[in-house]
Amino acid sequence: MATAPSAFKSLPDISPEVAAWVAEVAQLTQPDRMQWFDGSTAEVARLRNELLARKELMPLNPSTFPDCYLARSHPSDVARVEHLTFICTPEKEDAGPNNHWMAPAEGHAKMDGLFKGCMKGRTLYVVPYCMGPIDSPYARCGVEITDSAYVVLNMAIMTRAGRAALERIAADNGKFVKGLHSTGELDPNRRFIMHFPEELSIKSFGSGYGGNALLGKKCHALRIASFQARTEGWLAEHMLIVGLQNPQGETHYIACAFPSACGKTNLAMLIPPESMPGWKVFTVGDDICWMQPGPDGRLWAINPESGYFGVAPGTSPKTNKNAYDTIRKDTLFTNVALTANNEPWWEGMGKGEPAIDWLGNPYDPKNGPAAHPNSRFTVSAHHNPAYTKEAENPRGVPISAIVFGGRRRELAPLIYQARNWQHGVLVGAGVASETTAAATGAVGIVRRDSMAMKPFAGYNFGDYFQHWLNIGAKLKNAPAIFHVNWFRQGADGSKFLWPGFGDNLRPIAWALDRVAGKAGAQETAIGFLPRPQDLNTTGLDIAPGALEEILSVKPEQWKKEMAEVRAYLGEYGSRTPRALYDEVDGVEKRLN
Ligand code: OXD
Ligand code: MN
Repeated sequence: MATAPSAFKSLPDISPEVAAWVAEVAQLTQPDRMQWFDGSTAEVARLRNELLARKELMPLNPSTFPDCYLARSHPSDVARVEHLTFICTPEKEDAGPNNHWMAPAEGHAKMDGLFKGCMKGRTLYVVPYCMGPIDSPYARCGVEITDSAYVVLNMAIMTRAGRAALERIAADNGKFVKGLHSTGELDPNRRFIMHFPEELSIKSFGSGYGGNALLGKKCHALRIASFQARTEGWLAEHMLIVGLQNPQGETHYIACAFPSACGKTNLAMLIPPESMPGWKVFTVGDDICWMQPGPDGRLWAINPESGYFGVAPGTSPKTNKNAYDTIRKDTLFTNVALTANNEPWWEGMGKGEPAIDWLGNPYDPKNGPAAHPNSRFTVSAHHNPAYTKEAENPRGVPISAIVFGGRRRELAPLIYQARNWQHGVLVGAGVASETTAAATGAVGIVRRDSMAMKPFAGYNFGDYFQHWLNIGAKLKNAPAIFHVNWFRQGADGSKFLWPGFGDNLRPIAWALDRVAGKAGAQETAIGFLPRPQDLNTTGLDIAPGALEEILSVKPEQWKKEMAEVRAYLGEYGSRTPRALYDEVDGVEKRLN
């Protein structure tokens, strides 16, 4: 029997599986009202007006920042909470030492206790969403149930949310990731983010902050998706995707994994330096990348998101002009400061002065930064001047190179190339970085962050490394793998040796030339490094000797590093693939 076109169906009638789950959640949470989000601009405007009326959103200066709004979170709810984030698999070993673990029954009992009756007096919003272009075979869908209209507005920017996603769920035979969220009382003692990967479900309580509450992002597109990707033979990674067109008109796409707040958004939106004419840069994604081996033996990537949830501090016309221009209209700001003119302001903006701090108090430098260091902007990818329609390509884009990186004062050179895929997996596994404000906890401590996935891999890292090796074995044309470090400092630790930002195109251009077999290199114990003459340095402003310094390998430092990497791999016990120890042995042999 033919079914009626779903455009004529009301939202709750499109997928019986979604409707049944919504009814079950409503029974548990006891909301006063229910609202299904259809994705229309009228619905977005209605939700925004509700928040404005409740003073939970403030309009910004309409002539300089049209359709821009400010939200302030609870002062104790400003970042991801890794210590309260759990992976609930039946076996603890399957979550691995890289995750906090709880048995699924215990996790559900704990969360259901918190959710019981928590929406009394509130509205339950149902947000069907699709991660990836709606018509892409690589996209996956979810439904977030939340009692936060702010979350709905963010999800509407960050994902393809609404009717079309629900229709795709129905077409996918009712398969979707179930994400249940409530801000609860925003009490840090009653705050948990739990993942049940085998059930494709997430329960998040007690936080309204992006990474904890926009469940399509870190929870679904990384933790649940990485688990799903392992069973289905693909990769869900914490990577930006950027297209680079060289002066000959050839475009190559690269995927880059850097830990949080290490400049992924800046690289994704890079503006070539004037001294590199003819280069063009296109942003496909700035945070998450799903990659599948294609029939041609290459890796093909989509960005599952449709917007940016970027760190505001440090964004200026000098550091990231594209981001700065992107967020001049139609943008939701969270926890930034305000100027006397009611414009958003943050440290590193390079102009203007704060009048009101992120808490809403008159600015006083004695109270610390005016904008919270993890204050954010949420904005549609379509507003980015470097946006490319390839971000909507259902087939994705082919990846020529994978680039890992971290924030390291010393040790890691500006760029080096792994010897092959297997060595590249070791390079990724060994990624380490100084911590930043994106997560609660001490800032500036070096920690291992394999593939920049430490907070996001939904299963044991030992198995995850093996999965990477398995994917490589399937690829006839595997991307080359590199490692970069923009953050090397001089001996006195006072300043960065590499200018960064637009000049990062220089080592990336070398990487693309390596892929094309056109660039020279020196072979070292850790891989292939450019010699100073292999990089395009026309117009580069750098201190004498700095380039040689950041293109050098210090054997004593690297011996210590490899010993640490070996010990780190040991943390995953018998799950760590033997092949990675072989690679450590190889580097150590070459260092001696
Ligand atoms: C992010 C993060 O918000 O990685 O993207 O913390
Ligand atoms: Mn991120």
